[in-house]
Amino acid sequence: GVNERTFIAVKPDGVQRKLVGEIVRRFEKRGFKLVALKLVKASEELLSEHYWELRNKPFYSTLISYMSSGPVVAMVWQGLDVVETARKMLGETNPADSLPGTIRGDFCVQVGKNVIHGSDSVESAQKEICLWFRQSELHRWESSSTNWIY
Ligand code: YYY
Ligand code: MG
Repeated sequence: GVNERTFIAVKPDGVQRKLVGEIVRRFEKRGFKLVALKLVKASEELLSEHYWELRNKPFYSTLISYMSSGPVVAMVWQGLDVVETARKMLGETNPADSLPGTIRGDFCVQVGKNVIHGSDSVESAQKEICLWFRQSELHRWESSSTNWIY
């Protein structure tokens, strides 16, 4: 439904490379509503929960040090089927497989520096939003363009 939410994060390389504005712009222009946004230096504890399912992968420790190497921009976006649509906007996990027009397909080349995170299901979105944000940081507001989008 239109109240679906997803967790999106511009990773440390995306912040360093000044991609925050471009990425926010794409979600705004698509028609999604911004519900939360903050710049965070993620702790290894937070990241180990966030990437719990990948804990036994060979790239895990590299992933955690990369993700904690600088601030990330954590966001929550809301709208119709936003989880699936955001994944399409991101492109594939490996930028080499990502089509031009996607965020990864336009702005990066290597899987270990793929500039952005997006939840992979409604269930993981709910978990990730709870992990990264307090309830009071999630804003309820009426967007004046809603009736032109839906
Ligand atoms: O959800 P997504 O970020 O597209 O991929 P995941 O399979 O959840 O992996 C998380 C993260 O790990 C990925 O964005 C880059 C990194 N990674 C890697 O460095 N090398 C791989 N072979 C696979 C994933
Ligand atoms: Mg994932």
